[in-house]
Amino acid sequence: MKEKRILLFFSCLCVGISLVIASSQHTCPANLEAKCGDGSTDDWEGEFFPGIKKIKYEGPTSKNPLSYKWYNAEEEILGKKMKDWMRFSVAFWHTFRGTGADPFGAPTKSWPWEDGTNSVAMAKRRMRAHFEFMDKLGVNRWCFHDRDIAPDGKTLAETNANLDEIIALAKELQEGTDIKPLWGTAQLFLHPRYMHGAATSSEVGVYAYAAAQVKKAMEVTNYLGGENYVFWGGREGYQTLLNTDMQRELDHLAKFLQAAVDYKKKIGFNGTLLIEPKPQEPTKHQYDWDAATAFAFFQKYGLQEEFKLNIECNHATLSGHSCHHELETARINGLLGNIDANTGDPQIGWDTDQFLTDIAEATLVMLSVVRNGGLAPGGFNFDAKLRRESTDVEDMFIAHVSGMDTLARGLRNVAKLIEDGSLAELVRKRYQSFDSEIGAQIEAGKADFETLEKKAMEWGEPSVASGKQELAEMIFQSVL
Ligand code: XLS
Ligand code: NI
Ligand code: NI
Repeated sequence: MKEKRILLFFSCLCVGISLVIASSQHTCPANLEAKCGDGSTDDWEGEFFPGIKKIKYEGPTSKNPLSYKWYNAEEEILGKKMKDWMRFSVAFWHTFRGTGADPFGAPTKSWPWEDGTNSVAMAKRRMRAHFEFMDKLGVNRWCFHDRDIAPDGKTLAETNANLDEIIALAKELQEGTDIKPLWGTAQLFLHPRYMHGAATSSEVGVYAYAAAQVKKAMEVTNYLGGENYVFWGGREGYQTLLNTDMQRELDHLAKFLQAAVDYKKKIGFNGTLLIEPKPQEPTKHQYDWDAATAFAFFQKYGLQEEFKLNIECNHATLSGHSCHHELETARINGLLGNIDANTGDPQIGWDTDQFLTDIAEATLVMLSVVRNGGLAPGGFNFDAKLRRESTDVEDMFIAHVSGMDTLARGLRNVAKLIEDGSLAELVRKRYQSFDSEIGAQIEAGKADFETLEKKAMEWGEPSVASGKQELAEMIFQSVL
């Protein structure tokens, strides 16, 4: 007995030691600054995720965290395959560049393949890991910023050359697969040159630099077969109006976006251009505050035919709306182009970018998507990060599986809601007074105030029916 225990003690120690040895070779944090490897090689032996097999649909009774319980890619729901409703995408920046750092704490993630450098070789190795990840997850779209996939060089030309090298590899890895970018974008917020903004910077040199960066990012997105291109104006806003010429900055932004439209046409890029509204963070006020603000901006500057919106759920709540509100605002104006699928925390007031796991919220999101007839050529981009405390490689998979399953469950709930029909009937009844002759006249813009006054006199005090809010909520709850 004693002997056995000693043996066990030693074998544990050995496993412990070998784990320490194995991990000590690759324990550099996944951040941009650290330099604990030499970054000279993109070599990697074997798989990046050796312990993980392709994730399969096992149905709602499965207890396997690495399986889909609700997302069954090939299954048809409401006349479309689930994969075609969803068009899921992995966000390179969160999944492969997320470090777990927060304003108070150092990075927590030490992915085995990271060597702690921001070299081109490291970028290549990381890109390979990303493609294996997508393959095992069963997701065939991805989103990227130019600077997450390739490091800055000393000059713009050198930076572009770095990017070209990584894009060539991504192209090669895409070959023979159906993987392509859902969208690409330029990172116009990290570098100090963008501290006053990019297209709304007070410095003309920065405006030009940003234009050059977007030009290149559009070219590479097009080259990889990207279906959309996103503008998120992280620093397009202000910190104080006292030093800001808002009119001039907005005019500059419009000219910048128009130039992007012109360039898109010039290079034959057929992807949709998307604006991603957000009210603030990092600026105190971002110009694309919410969907309605962005729509007004498009109309003022004649851009409404050229742009759609990428609605992010956490941005919606930061602007004081629900995600459903933002989606509906975009949808009814013909602007719903893509969704950055994430959610905030009800107790935290910033962009926590968590994976969406609330079934009720997912059902409302999917209601808008179904009403929109889908999102194509847009989709769902998981602009969501692992929590700081989730540090196992398998957590990367679990987080995506959980987010995908939640939305899939939302879609199934919407199908139930539609099949049941009572919510639509409740809404129809609520407005049925407008199905009258005078209602039709109003809706056709043919009822003037004199006509309406005559009706009001004739009818006397109008009868007002119940709004049936609790009943609507009860019906909604019944499908969750
Ligand atoms: C940040 C944004 C960003 C965009 C892409 O809050 O969501 O991640 O989606 O630049
Ligand atoms: Ni986003
Ligand atoms: Ni965001």
